[in-house]
Amino acid sequence: MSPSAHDASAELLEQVNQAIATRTPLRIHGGDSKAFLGRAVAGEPLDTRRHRGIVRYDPTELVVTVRAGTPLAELEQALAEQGQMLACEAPHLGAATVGGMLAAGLSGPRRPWVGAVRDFVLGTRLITGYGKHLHFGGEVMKNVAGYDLSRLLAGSFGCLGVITEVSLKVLPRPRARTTLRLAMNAGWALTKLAEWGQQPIPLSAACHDGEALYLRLEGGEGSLAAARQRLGGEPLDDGFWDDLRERRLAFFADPRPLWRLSLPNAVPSLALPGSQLIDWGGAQRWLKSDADAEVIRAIVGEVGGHASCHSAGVCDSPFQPLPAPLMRYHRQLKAQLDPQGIFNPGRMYAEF
Ligand SMILES: Cc1cc2nc3c(=O)[nH]c(=O)nc-3n(C[C@H](O)[C@@H](O)[C@H](O)COP(=O)(O)OP(=O)(O)OC[C@H]3O[C@@H](n4cnc5c(N)ncnc54)[C@H](O)[C@@H]3O)c2cc1C
Repeated sequence: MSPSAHDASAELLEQVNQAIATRTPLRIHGGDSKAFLGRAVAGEPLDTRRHRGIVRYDPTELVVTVRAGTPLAELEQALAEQGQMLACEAPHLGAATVGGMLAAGLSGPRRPWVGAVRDFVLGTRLITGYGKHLHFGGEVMKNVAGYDLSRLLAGSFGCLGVITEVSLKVLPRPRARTTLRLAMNAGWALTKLAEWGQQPIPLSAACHDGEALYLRLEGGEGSLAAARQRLGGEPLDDGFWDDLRERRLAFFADPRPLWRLSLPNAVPSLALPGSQLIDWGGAQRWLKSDADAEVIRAIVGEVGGHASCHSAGVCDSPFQPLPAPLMRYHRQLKAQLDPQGIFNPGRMYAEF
């Protein structure tokens, strides 16, 4: 256990109980690295970072249990020392915490091949709006009791309670890795990716920046050599994927607002105002555009996708507005876990 490990759950529980008693909204934050995402919250800050440290880690079981305020970098370092990793490759965007990683539910370039943050969550502990500190799910991969509530917290943006602890499934790091750059236009890249998706190519990331297709291959030396020979292209430093995940590529420096488009597989290039970068083999596209939210959402909606704005203060509903029946479910769930609406009110939608 790291020397800075500290269990602050009693203090966090007390802060929540006081907020319930006085009906004071709380603004939950870890590293605040995703503060740009969602609507602004007016509330008393609840800082999770004093509640930190790895609680249990048994590399042979491929499971780690960690307090929510632990820096994501600290967890990744501990896993790397054992040759393991968080396969969802969540972005840091600064000083991300493990709780914020789960609450934001953002996943990195490997997502289409291995799964999202939510797919690696085995269990959680949560302080609810009733002032209870509850445990959901477990620490073994076969455990299913309460599993769904833990998964539901992925992308909940702190609106359902304070996540205090997370148990995550981890994976061995790949034996070998290589990155290739293939010059081609976006339309051709999407066609090739759809074709390769049906074949045993050891892809673990695929992105197109407007000029070239970038591929990451991971696995054994033999299968990588065979795939390299077949795909061609020039080798590139693997750091490209960290720069993509952390939004450090030149594309992200464009001063126009950043939009994240989530699309069904195999949607061809979209005619949208602004410039685009394709990730997740086509399922996630980044858009830099001054266009109105309604214009972007209308075009993306036609192909069955949705759009969220990743720049602060650009529109009143940075997350895709929900159809009425879904909004009703969200409100009912919120009412079940946070009846007084003290956790991050309005962060996701104005209605709760
Ligand atoms: C290029 C790129 C692409 C990305 N794409 C994606 C993507 O497609 N999909 C995706 O899911 N992510 C994506 N991300 C980002 C990310 O995954 C979040 O990583 C992160 O982990 C938040 O950590 P934090 O503690 O700094 O968050 P903070 O900003 O502190 O918190 C984020 C939210 O979680 C709440 N919160 C924090 N801690 C708790 C807690 N203990 N209990 C309850 N609520 C809490 C906060 O109130 C806030 O609403 C992307 C990042 C980059 C750079």
